[in-house]
This record gives sequence, C-alpha cells and structure tokens, in this order.
Amino acid sequence: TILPFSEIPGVWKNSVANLYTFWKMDGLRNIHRIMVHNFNMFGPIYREKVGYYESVNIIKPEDAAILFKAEGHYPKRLRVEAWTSYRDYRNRKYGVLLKDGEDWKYNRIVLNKEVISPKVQGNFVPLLDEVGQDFVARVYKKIERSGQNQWTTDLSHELFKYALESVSAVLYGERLGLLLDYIDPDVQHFIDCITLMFKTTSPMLYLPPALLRRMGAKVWKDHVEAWDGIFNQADRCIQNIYRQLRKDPGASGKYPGVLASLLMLDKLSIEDIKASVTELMAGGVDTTSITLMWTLYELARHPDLQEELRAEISAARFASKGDVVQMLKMVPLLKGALKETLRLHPVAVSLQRYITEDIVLQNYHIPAGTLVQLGLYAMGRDHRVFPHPEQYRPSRWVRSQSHYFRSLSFGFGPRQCLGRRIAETEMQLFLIHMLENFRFEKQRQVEIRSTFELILLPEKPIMLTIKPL
Ligand code: HEM
Ligand code: 2DC
Repeated sequence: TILPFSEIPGVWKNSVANLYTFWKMDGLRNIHRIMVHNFNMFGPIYREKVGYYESVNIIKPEDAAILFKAEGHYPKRLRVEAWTSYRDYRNRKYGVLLKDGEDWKYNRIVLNKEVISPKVQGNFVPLLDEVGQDFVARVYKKIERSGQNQWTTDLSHELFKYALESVSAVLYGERLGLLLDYIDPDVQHFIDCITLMFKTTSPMLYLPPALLRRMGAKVWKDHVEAWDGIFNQADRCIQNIYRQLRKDPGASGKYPGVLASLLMLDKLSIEDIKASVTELMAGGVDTTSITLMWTLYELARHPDLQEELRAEISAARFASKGDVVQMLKMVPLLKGALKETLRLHPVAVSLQRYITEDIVLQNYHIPAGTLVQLGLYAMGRDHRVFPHPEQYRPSRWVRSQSHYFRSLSFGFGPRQCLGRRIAETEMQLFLIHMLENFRFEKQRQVEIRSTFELILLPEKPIMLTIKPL
C-alpha cells in the first residue's frame, strides 16, 4: 500500500522553529551539508519547510527518473524571488532563466538552436580555442616574471577573466581582450557584481525580497546594485554589436556570434534577446571558473591522473590532425574528470521541479504541484550511488557502473542548463591547453570544503603551484 503525503518524515511541522535552528547552524552557508545530514537522519525522502517555501527532498537516481518524467512540457523550477523582484522593480524583461510556460518554451527553442545544438559547437571551438591559447601564454609570462620557473597563486581571478572572455567571444563573436595585462575597471566591476549578486541572493531564498525592500534592508540594496552593474555592462556590449550590425550587416562571412545571429534571425523581440543574452553573460562567469578551479585542485592532488590525461590528450591531438572539433571527441577521460569534479563540487546544490502529475516516490504519494528537490550534492557523495564517493576517479565515468540518472550536474531535459555546450567546450579546451603545457602542485594536504553563496564555491582560496612541463 502507498503511504499518504502527510506521513513523509521530515522537519516541516514548525517552520518558524526550523528557520531559527537554521540560522543558528549558520544554515545559509551550509545548506548542502544540512541536506546530507537530513538524508542521514530521515532516509532517502524527507519533507521540509524553511521560511516560506516547502519541498520534498530526494536523493536516489531512480527517484530522479520518476521526478523528471513528471516535469511536464513546461518544466518549472524553484522561482528565485530575488531575481524576479529585481526585474519587476526595474521594469526589465525576464529572460529564459526566469520565464515560464509558453513564453519560456518559445524563447528557449529559438535559443537552443543558436546556443546548445551540436551544429553550433563548430562555430564556438575556434573562438574558445584561441582564448585557451592566450591563457597559456599569460601563464608563461607570469612564470617568467616570478624568476623562479614556477608560479604559486590563487588562480580564481584569472579564471573569472578567462570565463568572461570565453562566454563573450561566443556571444559577441569578438574578443574583449581580458587576458592582457591591463584590466578595464568596468570589466572588473562586472565580475564583482556577479559575485555580489549570487552572494546577496541566498539570504533572500528565506526572507521575501518584497519585505526586505520595504524595510530598506542592505542585502536588497546590494542586490539591486549588483544587477544594475550587470545589466549596464551587458547593455554596453549588446549596443555595440547592434550598432555594428546596422552599419554593415553580414560583413566578412565569419561567424558573427550568438547575439548577432539572434538579431538577424528576427524571431525574438530585441527586449527578449537582451534579457536572455544578459543572463547568458552573467551565468557564464562564476560557474565555469569555479569548476575549473576545483578541477585544478583535484589534479594537483592526483599527479598520476595528470599524466594519464596528458597521454590521452596527446594521442587525441595526434590522431585528429589539427581538427579540434574532432579532437574533443577523443578525450573521454578528460570529460570524465569534469563530471567527477561536478559530482564532488556541483555548482547547484539541488535540482528542483514542480511536478505536473501525481507520482509515487519511496512508496509515498506525492500530489501534482509539489516542489520536489533532488539533492545533487548529497547524491554525489552517497556511497550507495557512487562506490567510494570520497575518491576523485574520472575513470568511473568511462567504464564500469551504471550512469542512469547520475550525471545531472547541468540539470535534465528541456529545462537543463542552456549554457551547457559553451561551458563544456570552454572547460575542455582550457584543460587541454593547460595540461599540454604545465604541471600543477599544491602546498599542503588541506581539505577545502564548499560554502553556499547560491552557487557552491570553495570556502577559502585555493593556492596552486604551476610549473612548465
Ligand atoms: C541553468 C548548471 C554554466 C546559463 C542551469 C541549471 C543548472 C546549471 C543545474 C538548472 C538546470 C535545470 O533546472 O535542469 C551549470 C553548471 C555550469 C553552468 C554546472 C558550469 C560548470 C553555465 C553557463 C551559462 C549558463 C556557462 C551561460 C553561458 C544557464 C541558463 C540557465 C541555466 C541561462 C537557465 C535555463 C532555463 O531556465 O531554460 N545551469 N551551468 N550556465 N544555466 Fe547553467
Ligand atoms: C540554489 O534552493 C539553491 O546555473 C536553491 O547560470 C534552489 C536553486 C534554484 C535555481 C538554481 C540555484 C539553486 C543555483 C544556481 C542556478 C539556479 C538556476 C540557474 C543558476 C543553478 C540550486 C545558474 C548558476 C545560472 C545563473 C544565471 C545568472 C544569470 C543568474
């Protein structure tokens, strides 16, 4: 017999008390660990109510499969009120990130063709490959300047610039030149605004932004300032391309970038294009740079793996005879390394959907309309899902075990990450160029944990030593 919804174990009966314990445990920065704790306490399904939102949490791949089968035609995830409130406040349109229903679907289908279809990858590769090469040149310069034939550093700031340069190259079809010695203060401001935007979002997951706004709370003001900075910079980039395009449309015959392609296609309004391109630009910085940072950290802890990857890369380089698109099809272990990084250090702590039909999870009845969350961080570290989860082992993605609903770092289905293809290509090319040129080492054997600032990030700076091969 199937048990009723009301019998699901969990901490949902007293939401005020929950919010209190949550603050006391510094829950805001520890959401991922609290979820692990809850699964240990209640088992593979629990109900939760913190502040104003309520959800059912699951951890098993089998349950993820049931969840995503019930996501409907217009999959809807948890609405981040802080983001929608800002748009409403400033009268700016929602892009694909925040839209729902028919409007989302239409925009998403048009965007898919220009951003995520396999056909466009060929356009992105030459641009991203060049950014990767420039990054290597920059590291050599830094090594030379150090006078020690090595460079010990927290690479995160360089990685932010690498990520922004990469995503901008694809969106605008031209290089911004962020990897030069001179850094434009506007660009640095944009990068800082994205970090601040994420950081100020997390408290507003639990306290409604409308209330904070009326109270004149600092976190709301900072949040508005951060988005203003993001939109201003993106507007400048977009205006620039728009003007160029009007002056001479269809120039040169080379790939014009995502934005120009969308403008010429003429299927979305300019306002819709602006909204989604801004989201792509803002979504394209911290996500990939932090994932690369974690990957270098794991590689520094596993020198043998660096050697294995170099061997795979050099064989692929040789066999593909200079065709980089082809080469990217010959590096399964490298792709496994990125999956492995995201298993242990996911960007998103959970995936969520409002289910559109009644389902049964762990023998409990879940009514349509319920918000169901898959604990991505918790699943990645569960020994029943991944044997020896504490070990960084890219080969687990190449052979052995089942991958059934286990590789979900970019989400799933039609609502999955729109930037996925850009992110994957950009990260693969980065690692290829870096591994072909350098060795990575780290100081002491310190374990670095994640902290939650809407996305998960390293709790403290990661110091690496980079040496030429
Ligand atoms: C959505 C992860 C990089 C833009 C998402 C979602 C996840 C995710 C989990 C939610 C998917 C779902 O609900 O099923 C990641 C990871 C990244 C990454 C792990 C890199 C390591 C990027 C980049 C961009 C981007 C580089 C932009 C170029 C977006 C957008 C959405 C999204 C626009 C919303 C799509 C929609 O609602 O239709 N991402 N992301 N992401 N991501 Fe990413
Ligand atoms: C955060 O409880 C924790 O890709 C919440 O590039 C539930 C939640 C909802 C939406 C998730 C968010 C979490 C983490 C960050 C994500 C976001 C959807 C998209 C966003 C996963 C899990 C991200 C980082 C986008 C950001 C785009 C940018 C313009 C803001």
